[in-house]
Amino acid sequence: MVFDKKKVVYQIYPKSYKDTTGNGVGDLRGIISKLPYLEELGVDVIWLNPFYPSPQRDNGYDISDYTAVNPLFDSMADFEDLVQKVKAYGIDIMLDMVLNHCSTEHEWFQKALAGDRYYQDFFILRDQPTNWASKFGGNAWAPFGDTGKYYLHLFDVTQADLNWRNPHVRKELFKVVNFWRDKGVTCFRFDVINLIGKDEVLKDNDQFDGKPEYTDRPIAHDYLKMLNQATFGQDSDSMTVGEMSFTDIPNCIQYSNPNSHELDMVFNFHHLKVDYDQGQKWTLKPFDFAELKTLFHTWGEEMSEGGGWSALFWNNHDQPRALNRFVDVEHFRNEGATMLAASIHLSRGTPYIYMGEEIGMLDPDYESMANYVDVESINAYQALRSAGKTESQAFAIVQAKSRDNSRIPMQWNDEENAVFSTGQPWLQVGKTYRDINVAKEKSGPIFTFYQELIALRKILPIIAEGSYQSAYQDNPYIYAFERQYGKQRLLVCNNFFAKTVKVPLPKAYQEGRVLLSNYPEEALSDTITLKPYQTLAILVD
Ligand code: TEU
Repeated sequence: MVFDKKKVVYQIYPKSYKDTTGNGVGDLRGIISKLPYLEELGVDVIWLNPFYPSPQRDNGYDISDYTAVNPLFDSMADFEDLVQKVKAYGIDIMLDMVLNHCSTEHEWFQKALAGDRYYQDFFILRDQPTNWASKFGGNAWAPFGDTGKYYLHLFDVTQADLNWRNPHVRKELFKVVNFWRDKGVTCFRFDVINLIGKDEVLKDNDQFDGKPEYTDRPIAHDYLKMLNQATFGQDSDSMTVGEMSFTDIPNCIQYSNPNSHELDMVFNFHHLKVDYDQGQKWTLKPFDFAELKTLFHTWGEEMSEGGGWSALFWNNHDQPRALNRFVDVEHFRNEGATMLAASIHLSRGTPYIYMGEEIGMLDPDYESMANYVDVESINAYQALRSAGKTESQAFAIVQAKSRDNSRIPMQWNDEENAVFSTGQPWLQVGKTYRDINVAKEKSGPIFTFYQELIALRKILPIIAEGSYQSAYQDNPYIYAFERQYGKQRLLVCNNFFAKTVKVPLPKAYQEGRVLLSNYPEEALSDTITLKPYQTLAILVD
């Protein structure tokens, strides 16, 4: 059965949502306590980042036990309670499955290290490493004990890539997914799932740090079909999303077209690299709007034509806040936040809201490297210093780009530590919490706009299901698109700049009605005038 396109997903980084024990780390009971808030927002699914046992070297993406709850985040009984409790709110739980790699503290790796041949074949071991780079900096291979061999780790040295070629590995991983299905979970997010297909013979590749050798290999599609069949494909109400690293449109169509029987939808990250200089993350550059538009238009149209489906998002736990990247937040935080929201919620795909986005949260702008916890940020700072950047240059880059930007505690009210925790938060709260917090924003323009967007998707099939065509392609300030569903048409114009822009309005739309805007409504005529960061959606029935 095809999943419900009216649904909106809300992402929770459990570590930073709500702490009920005072240990400074958010927990499952904290999430339970916020279900009424999520119901008020109107979301249908909550995606939880990993809360499984883990040394936390990569904040839980280094899993040492796939089928348990890390005591930091409460217990399995609390998880079972959460699964029960969400039902009353009409919410589903989406779990994060990190099946490309496991922690080197996982018993599989430990047994392999101890010499067990069966478990050695769970990993990618070679006598000769290739020249591939780790995504967290440095070499992607590390010595495997004192065997003289090397193991592959595309991420941190403590995240060993699993050998999906081995049928025993696949069987174990499918058992993991089924363990959580047995607990009543039907929605899954699969971490870097387009990297699971490694060739038998691994080759050097100087292009893009070796990425083409292990990204989107044809065999990854075969593995996804097997995963689907052995696990969630058996549930009529499942919903799945794959995180696709460094991917392309043809592969994403294949991953997400229902005829392929792989996944329901895909995340890609190309639109969040438009402020990378020469494609490099650890640089500073204003965003390239022309590139952003081209990416949205080509992905939007080609996914639409090919029957693929995208997960649409501006923020997640790996990204600095989009508001800080794309908007003049000092002057237009409300307008910018609502415009960004409309530009994806009215587009074709399933929208994802990252916690705090619905109240317009901002980057914390920490003042010292000592505030940063993330392994990628710390490695990057050292690499920038080694490459000759001064302390302040390197710090400015980390401040703008660190993943910790989005991982700061959720801002609930203006009391100490935003009442995220009564203890010392694991990551320092952002400076803005006295002004930007749920208590204050819940009746404000951003939160209420999100409520409206979520509600509109439920009543208008053109939003949930309509096709996508680009509009006003040549305008240098506006990102616009049209949706079509039967005889209905919807035009959505988004002004990405702090200036007023005028464009002609085609005749057909002059007779339409304004469905939504983040400014007071004006009558439609032959010209539309878009104010700074204005979004305007016009519906023709
Ligand atoms: O991220 C995959 C990924 O490619 C990241 O390296 C991303 O591009 C980077 O964080 C942006 O700077 C996933 C998870 O979302 C991330 O949190 C994990 O660290 C990573 O996989 C490894 O599991």
